[in-house]
Amino acid sequence: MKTDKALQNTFIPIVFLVLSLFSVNLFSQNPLVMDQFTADPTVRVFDGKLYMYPSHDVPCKDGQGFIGFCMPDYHVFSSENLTEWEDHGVILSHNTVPWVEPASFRMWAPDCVFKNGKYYYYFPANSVEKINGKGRRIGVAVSDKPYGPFAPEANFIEGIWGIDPNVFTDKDGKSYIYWAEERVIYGALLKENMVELASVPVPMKINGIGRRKFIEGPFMFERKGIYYMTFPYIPETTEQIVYATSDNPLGPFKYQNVIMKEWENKCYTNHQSIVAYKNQWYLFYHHNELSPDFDKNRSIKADSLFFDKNGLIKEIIPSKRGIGVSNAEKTIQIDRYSRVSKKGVSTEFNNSNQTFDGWNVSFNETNSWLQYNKVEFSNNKTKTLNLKVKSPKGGSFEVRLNAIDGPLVAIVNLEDVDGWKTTSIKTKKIKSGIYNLFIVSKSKEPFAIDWLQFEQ
Ligand code: FUB
Repeated sequence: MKTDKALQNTFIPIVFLVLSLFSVNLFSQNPLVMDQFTADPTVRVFDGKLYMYPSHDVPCKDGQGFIGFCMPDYHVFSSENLTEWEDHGVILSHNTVPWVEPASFRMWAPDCVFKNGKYYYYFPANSVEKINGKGRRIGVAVSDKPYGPFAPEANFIEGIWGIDPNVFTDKDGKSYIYWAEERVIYGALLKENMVELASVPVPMKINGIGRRKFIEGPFMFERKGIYYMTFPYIPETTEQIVYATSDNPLGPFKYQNVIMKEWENKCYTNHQSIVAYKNQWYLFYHHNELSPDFDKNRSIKADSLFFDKNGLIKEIIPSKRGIGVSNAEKTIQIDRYSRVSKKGVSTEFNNSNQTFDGWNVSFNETNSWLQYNKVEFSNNKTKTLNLKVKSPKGGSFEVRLNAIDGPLVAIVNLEDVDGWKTTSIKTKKIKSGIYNLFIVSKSKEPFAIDWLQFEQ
């Protein structure tokens, strides 16, 4: 491996850096939202921009919610670059929709579509009116803008009982609504007004799915004449995301395969949407990564999705790194890495009582390494690497590009310092471009890194 004496720097704590990083954007790698719990993401592209319509988990207080879900309202988020998500705030709440039971905390998985110049937001909730004790209904709210304000219709959609609405408009302009009720996915045609059914709901026939304990969360999309019905489905213990295909939006469908396997740490639910943006397909889904002891406080994640030459979806292994290109001059949370060496690297929460503070990554073996993909250097002026580190016994590491022994960017020699410190070192010149970053430990003394950031 190459070394470069001129690059060797010692540890210089600098306080002012902390101040200049106060506008740190935590909304980038997985999970995508780091200041609240979000679940059930439906992501749409409107006017060349991504809009994410999730549901919103909050920790329950006594007597609230339903089997651990406490979901009072909906936010909407948007992004142009897949890494920075703007929160447009609350667009609907269980206390502001005329037909919804106030303080019922059951605003579950929503969807939003554009038609005839308006944005139609579909959401399930508990209705005030109950029939034989049943009251799960689906309503619509309408807006001129994808981020609201949304005006809810006075009543829910007649003819629908259930949860998890999804609306799909075909190339011929016909719009269909799908939802789940009692372990069955239903579908129906919508009227042109988008707020009433134009046909009687029918159960979606999915051939070849086999034994199942549960099914919900339909999300339909079309690609090259194939209609893809995607849904979470529980064969035994927790939900896996799967799909079936048809040549007709109302089926019958043929079961195809798993898109994402069930969670290893037993998060009971998962919930998906699939969207193409700037020539790449993405899967948005959720997990309980920020609330590992409780699976009803979930967080949205996303990963790239690929088709094979026959139009079949390739299985996705959930990643920490997620999607998009990270700007080298913004904080890079390397604990959301793409790959690490088999031994010598581990992550932990910065503060296990406040998991929204994120994670840090520890290195405790010489030559243990971490790979963080897709970092963009947009000018040829990078001179400095800022980082937050903890190194009680010193230690050292190298920063390289594209491979463990790729071009050297910096050698960081750490001083013995108790607690977290922000430091700054000189780097080699880095030509503008998009690189995979490698951090390679050069000491057996353990040290931890919270984030990195490059500067001119
Ligand atoms: O978020 C509440 C419910 O959990 C959703 O409606 C389901 O799809 C599942 O994710």
